[in-house]
Amino acid sequence: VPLEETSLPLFFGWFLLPGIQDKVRCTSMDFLKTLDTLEAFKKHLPDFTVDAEKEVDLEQYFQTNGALHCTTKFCDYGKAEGAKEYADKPAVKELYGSAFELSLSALFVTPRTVGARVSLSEDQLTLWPADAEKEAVSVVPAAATLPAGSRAHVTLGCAEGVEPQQTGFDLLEILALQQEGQEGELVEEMELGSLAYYGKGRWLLSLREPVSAQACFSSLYG
Ligand code: 2AM
Repeated sequence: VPLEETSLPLFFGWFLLPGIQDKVRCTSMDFLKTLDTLEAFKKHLPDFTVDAEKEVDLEQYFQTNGALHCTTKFCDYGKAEGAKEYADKPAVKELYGSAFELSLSALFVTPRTVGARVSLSEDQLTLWPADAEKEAVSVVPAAATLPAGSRAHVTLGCAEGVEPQQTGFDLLEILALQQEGQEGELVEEMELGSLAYYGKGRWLLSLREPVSAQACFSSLYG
């Protein structure tokens, strides 16, 4: 009996290949290391800690775990709504095990998560669940009006006690602000790109050169 008929995975997604995982982790660490030394960041420190006198070491603040990936569909072994339908999509079956180049276009940091925005191509969007953004509406109401693929991200770290799925919500919040016409307050031109502040501890670094990340479309049973 094929595995797919016995149970569904925890999630489907693109798994970054080992070499590029190291590169992305390093880029993220460099960014965090620079961010927490910036005067602008220190000015907004109360967003991150109740004790504004204390410094925050962002590299310690966020915990990382597991292989870097971009979740397409969280299936929860079949318990999640639409899991079976997703697994049965022709594109999912056809492209399972195939290699892709993901474009990481921005890094973002909030008091809860740090992540990379993934800008999906037309081909990659065939693997994106139609309701991924709508599922986030209870947390980010404007998510329903954002284009498909807006939620696509790689979680790079979560603060203590924060659920990983928060990273996608944090990204959607920033994109919703942009859609409303808020540009964010341009804070600094960094080597990696331009850094903007969106209030409430939300920072977005738009990468000058998107990072092209090789990834395999697959699933995790966990
Ligand atoms: P992430 O994609 O933001 O990192 C296993 O828990 C993976 O599935 C994690 O990568 C996690 O978040 C994602 N995940 C967990 N619960 C989820 C949910 N309810 N909706 C979407 N993705 C979820």
